[in-house]
Amino acid sequence: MSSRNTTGKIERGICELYADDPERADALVFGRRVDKNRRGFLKSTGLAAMAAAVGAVIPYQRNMPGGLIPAALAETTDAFVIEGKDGLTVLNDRPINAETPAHLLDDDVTPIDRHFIRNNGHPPQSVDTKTWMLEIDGEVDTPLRLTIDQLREQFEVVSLKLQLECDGNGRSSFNPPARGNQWSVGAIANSEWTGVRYADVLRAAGIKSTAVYTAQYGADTHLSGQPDKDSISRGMPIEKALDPHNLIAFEMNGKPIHPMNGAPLRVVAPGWPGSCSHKWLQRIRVRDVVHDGAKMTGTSYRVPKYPVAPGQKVPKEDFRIIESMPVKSLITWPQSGIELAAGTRKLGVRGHAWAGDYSVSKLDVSIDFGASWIDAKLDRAPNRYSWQRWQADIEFPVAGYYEVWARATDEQGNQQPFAIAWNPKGYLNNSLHRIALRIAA
Ligand SMILES: Nc1nc2c(c(=O)[nH]1)N[C@H]1C(S)=C(S)[C@@H](COP(=O)(O)O)O[C@H]1N2
Ligand SMILES: [Mo]
Repeated sequence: MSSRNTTGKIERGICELYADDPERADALVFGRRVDKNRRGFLKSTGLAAMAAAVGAVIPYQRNMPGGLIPAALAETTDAFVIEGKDGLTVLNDRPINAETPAHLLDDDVTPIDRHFIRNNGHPPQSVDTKTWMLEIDGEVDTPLRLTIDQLREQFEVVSLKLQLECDGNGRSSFNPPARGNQWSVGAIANSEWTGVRYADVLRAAGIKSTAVYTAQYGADTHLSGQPDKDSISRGMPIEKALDPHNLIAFEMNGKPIHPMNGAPLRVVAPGWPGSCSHKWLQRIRVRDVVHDGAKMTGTSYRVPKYPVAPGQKVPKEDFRIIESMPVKSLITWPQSGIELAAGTRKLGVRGHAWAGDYSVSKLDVSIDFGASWIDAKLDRAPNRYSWQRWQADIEFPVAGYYEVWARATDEQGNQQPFAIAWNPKGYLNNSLHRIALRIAA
């Protein structure tokens, strides 16, 4: 696997090149600077290099987004190892986006090395925990400037297990496809976060009666490199901001936060789109209007106000901001594709379920493509906003190919659908999780 430079000389492996200098790699491999969203019009040398890298022609290569590592490479190479992460599938390395295969999410508390990464920009290169400042301003009586030590000293420190899911999780199953990171099911995690309550800090600053929405800002930089542009700046309605389960966190599983997950300080706003959980947090500005920062408007993290047909065009004014995430579940054991020994008739299966602002009240499992369902044992959450463990014992009548399907129902009666409720940007896919298994004859 190698890329050719303009003189036709074999230079270096594509993976190595991407790891060292993705910009240059794209320019070299594709013969030009690549548009952020579309590679388009590749030079034939670039095409040949990419085809050689994946071992076959790529009929639809013109649709491949810039900076996208072909899945074939992401799966077969260890050139994209992210320090402190283990077993994640890298979807993109500019910016870094990586998800966790379902069977590696089996723990009740997601280990740091298994927590997915979703970056919109370039993370800060180096951070100093001692001098890091958090500013609270806007519609408050007393603007505050606090170090992390001051946060620890002045506010109650709490630890909570909290689900954090990217709104785009499940996008890869959209048809027609939606642009953006092609997450399968692994942009979800449930780590234990330690920090102070977001609400306590806002209250300490004194929330004015004019307060409507929060606006969050962090230290990552825009992909364009322009210093005046935010990679992302989102927030929450003041009512959600005051929920005592939102944390301004400085520890993850009792350790410093992983650099890619927002060290040294981040928001964790569980149950709502992951994009509300601002990483590398430097400032919360309380606003008297709905925040209109980067990726708050247009079609970003927004869905049509009404159901739409797959592929339907929707006018921008008909989109609403995503709030609570929908009910969902994951089968974390066994791993999809497993082959069980001949004669196997019983198997324990398990996973997690979660439902945004709500709790999960029921989990059903099917092994006959949904014709019949059995009730799984469902645990209560250790704290509100943690995902819930489920477990079921299933029996197979004969040898052969089976699919295990899991379907969660929340306390309001909302149930995971079989099919995707399509929307233009590929958000909120909560269709039921299916795994495949074979019992040898
Ligand atoms: N500063 C900053 N915060 C951010 C993002 C980002 O790109 N920059 N991505 C958001 C999105 S879209 C998600 S889903 C979560 C992902 O958190 P994680 O990378 O720790 O898994 O972080 C959110 N916070
Ligand atoms: Mo996200």
